[in-house]
Amino acid sequence: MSTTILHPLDDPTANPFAIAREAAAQIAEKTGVEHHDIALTLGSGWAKAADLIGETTATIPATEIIGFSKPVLEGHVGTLRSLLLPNGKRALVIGARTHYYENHGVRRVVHSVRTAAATGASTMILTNGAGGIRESWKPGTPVLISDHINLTANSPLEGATFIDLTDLYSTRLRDLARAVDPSLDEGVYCQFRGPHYETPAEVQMAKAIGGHIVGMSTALEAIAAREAGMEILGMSLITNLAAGIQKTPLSHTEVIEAGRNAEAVIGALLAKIVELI
Ligand code: 8IG
Repeated sequence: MSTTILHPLDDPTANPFAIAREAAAQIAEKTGVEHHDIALTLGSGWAKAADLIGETTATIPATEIIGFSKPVLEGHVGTLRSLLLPNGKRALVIGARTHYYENHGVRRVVHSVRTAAATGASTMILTNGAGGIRESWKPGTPVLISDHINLTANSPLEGATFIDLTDLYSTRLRDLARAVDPSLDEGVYCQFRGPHYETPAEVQMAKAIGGHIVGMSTALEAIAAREAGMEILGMSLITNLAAGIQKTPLSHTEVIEAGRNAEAVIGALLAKIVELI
């Protein structure tokens, strides 16, 4: 007889919100911080921002918190950090993203966002590395997400949960970001399932339906954040032009390198934005 240890979120009878509350209680205990004000998910290229936003008062391996999964990718840091901001606010930095393409189901994808909400955070900052459809966006360009097109054919919402997604990516927070850097462009983020990059034809489809950015995260997380009542800021670091827009094939190594080169600049930008929230 063998026993399989089920991931708590894979148990269909489990309540994902109860698990998120339990995770938040563990974070409060391990960080000594009862309430976080802001949460940030730092995607590829954005990790440096944490050090510039505030003083790290606690770092926890994400796997010590219920519901979090091991990161599959090198370069994706599997930690949760609690920051004390200069203005006295507390920020929770999530360096452990579960991607939809990992095939662990949407509950696991949005667990970090639900946990962030359960820690008390009312602002959710979602960042990612992504492909750009606009040719003027050179690798290393940060772009505000103005809206999204969810091409996963899935939703983190269960049952007949009808949630309004008008102004999903807060106009107020986008204005605030532009107050820091008026040159920031914005665009519509298309979430593909991945993990393969798009074909050039798929990129043309994304363009035709109104997309400007292609990626493999964020849209599902934003929906869950809205369900939880959070105000959302989404930002993409364009690390490559989307397939067929750039003439050369896409390479994960180049993507990582573009992220690394832009890290200091976008980190400082994000820190200044957070200061204003
Ligand atoms: I970094 O070109 C990064 N992530 N779907 N397409 C998709 N995701 C990405 C891309 C890209 N670049």
